[in-house]
Amino acid sequence: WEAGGYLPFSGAKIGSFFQEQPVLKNPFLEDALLRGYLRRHLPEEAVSSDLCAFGERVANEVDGWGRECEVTPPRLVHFDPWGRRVDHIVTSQAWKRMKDLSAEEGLVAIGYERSYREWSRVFQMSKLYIFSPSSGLYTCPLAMTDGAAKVIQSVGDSWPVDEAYNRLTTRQPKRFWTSGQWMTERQGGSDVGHGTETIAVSQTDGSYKLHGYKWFTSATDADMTLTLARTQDGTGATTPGSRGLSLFYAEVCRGEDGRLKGIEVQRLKDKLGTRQMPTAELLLDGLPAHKLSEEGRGVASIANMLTVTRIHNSVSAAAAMRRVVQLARDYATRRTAFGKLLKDHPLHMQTLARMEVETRGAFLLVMDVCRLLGREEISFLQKIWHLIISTLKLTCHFFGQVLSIWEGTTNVLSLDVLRCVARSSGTVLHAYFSHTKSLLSGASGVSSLAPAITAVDAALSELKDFVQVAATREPGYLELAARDLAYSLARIYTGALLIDHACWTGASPSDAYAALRWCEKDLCPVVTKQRRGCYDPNSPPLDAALVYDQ
Ligand code: UCC
Ligand code: FAD
Repeated sequence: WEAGGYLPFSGAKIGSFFQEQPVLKNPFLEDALLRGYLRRHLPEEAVSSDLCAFGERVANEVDGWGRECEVTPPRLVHFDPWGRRVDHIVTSQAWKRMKDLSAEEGLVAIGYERSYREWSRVFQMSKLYIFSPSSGLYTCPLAMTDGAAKVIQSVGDSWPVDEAYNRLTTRQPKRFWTSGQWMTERQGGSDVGHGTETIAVSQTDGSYKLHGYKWFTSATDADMTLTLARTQDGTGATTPGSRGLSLFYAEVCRGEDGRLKGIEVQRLKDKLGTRQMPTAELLLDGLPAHKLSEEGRGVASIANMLTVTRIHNSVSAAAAMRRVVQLARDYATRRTAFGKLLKDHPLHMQTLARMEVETRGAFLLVMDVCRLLGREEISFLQKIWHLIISTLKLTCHFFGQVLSIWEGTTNVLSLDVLRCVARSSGTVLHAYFSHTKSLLSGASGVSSLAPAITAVDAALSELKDFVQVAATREPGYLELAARDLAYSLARIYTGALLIDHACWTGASPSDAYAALRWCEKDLCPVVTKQRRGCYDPNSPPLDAALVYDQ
């Protein structure tokens, strides 16, 4: 009992200290690198004022909707009160608002309006980058919507997909459609060629009906989807493997009886993450569909969708990194420990600076790929396109969340990188080496960057040597090295991008510092591991013995 009867922790009193929370400020104005990058490459007043206004809206309005999406996850209503099967996926108001906002702000449309020519994709992705961490994962349906528009554009936007294309790329909320991407079935998501059991039964009018079971379908409140299935021949037989798969377009709509046409929503996935978004298991029971690809060209035809969604994935990962740093640096000005603010503890600043370097590297890599996507005529860069997309997505995942699983797992993308190199008989690597080297050329006279340039140069030479040696080794050697190879390609390329950005006339001292810090790390882990014998023939049995040690 204290003198005067004051008891700080009695009854309703819970103490007098309340920590100030970190404040989300306009994410565009808070991002020096994003603004610098745009000043350099897309210095249009209309772009920066649009992004600034959108950033304000994200901080003050949209972020709250994102939280509402998280606390009001979707639910599935199978039956109406009178026992009729309806399969309604009920989503929150905030989730619906995200759809209208996405149309109004042109989050897909900008990429197709092409008002800023080859830089249109950079503008679009900058907007998504600002939006993503506050979007309640609405960036997922947008990624698939963008991917579907790209596929339709590539196969020709004539009937029956012309209307769909217009709706996917419109700015009118009432007309805007989102798309699903139904590729995964029970037997596996990576090996689509062997995992797909869905069959397509041809109809007399040239259309099809699909019968199968789709095991993962995200943002299932979509208006349409692209999906894979096997067509039957006259005897009802299908071709196994990838070569039996074709690409189909289907609308998700209801019949007069109120039921989904040809679809039963079996259940919503009970997930650890991504709970804001409906992800369902679907029974396709005669879903009306149209074939979009040539017979057996399903995987190759949906590859455009994979490319676009993998880029969106990477934008979201880099955006999450940026948001974490923004909030952490704000918090460091509000939280006191051991008698001073966190920002005054050098070790804490070092930790945040390291996160900043990682974030900057991820941002430049992502934006470079968006720049390439935006180029109508990619010319020689075409050769490194496929390679860079896969390395990008596998590098830019965020703290091991779903971003590293869906749209291709890290190992699957590593193998994709190998296949891409093998298919091109090495020309893709040649293009990679010369393009990376050209990024360094503008920096040759900048002495402050010399250690970084030397490090990237040395890593490039080591990588070249590795590739030559690996080509002569037994089969399986490269497979074991695939993951480290992909990381090496990405780290070296990112180092070159950071150096290139640090040499721009408007660059800041922090840009140079970030480049130096990035290049201090092991840029070529594949060579480091090779020297340690990690890919030798004795490794797989030793790895297996270690994993199954009892
Ligand atoms: O997960 C999903 C949605 C999640 C929600 C959306 C999130 C979006 C981000 C949001 C941000 C928050 S949908 C499911 C995604 N599933 C996958 O990604 C599957 C992963 N598996 C693979 O990628 C495999 O490597 C397969 C399926 C592509 C392997 O199949 P195949 O048949 O063995 O493939 P091949 O033989 O390597 O390639 C067949 C053809 C070739 O063309 P041709 O015949 O002309 O030589 C390849 O060049 O497809 C072409 N191809 C590609 N083209 C294959 N992969 C690619 C590629 N990446 N780019 C270009
Ligand atoms: P598997 O393919 O069984 O792989 C299992 C493990 O083995 C992985 O670690 C993988 O890296 C590894 N592996 C596989 N093959 C190899 C190999 N050759 N060498 C080395 N390692 C290998 N799919 C859709 O089609 N549409 C969607 O909308 C969708 N939404 C999703 C939402 C969520 C939340 C999640 C988690 C998944 C979603 N998916 C969707 C499925 C997703 O695309 C798959 O989970 C993914 O492709 C991996 O497939 P899998 O889970 O069957 O794993």
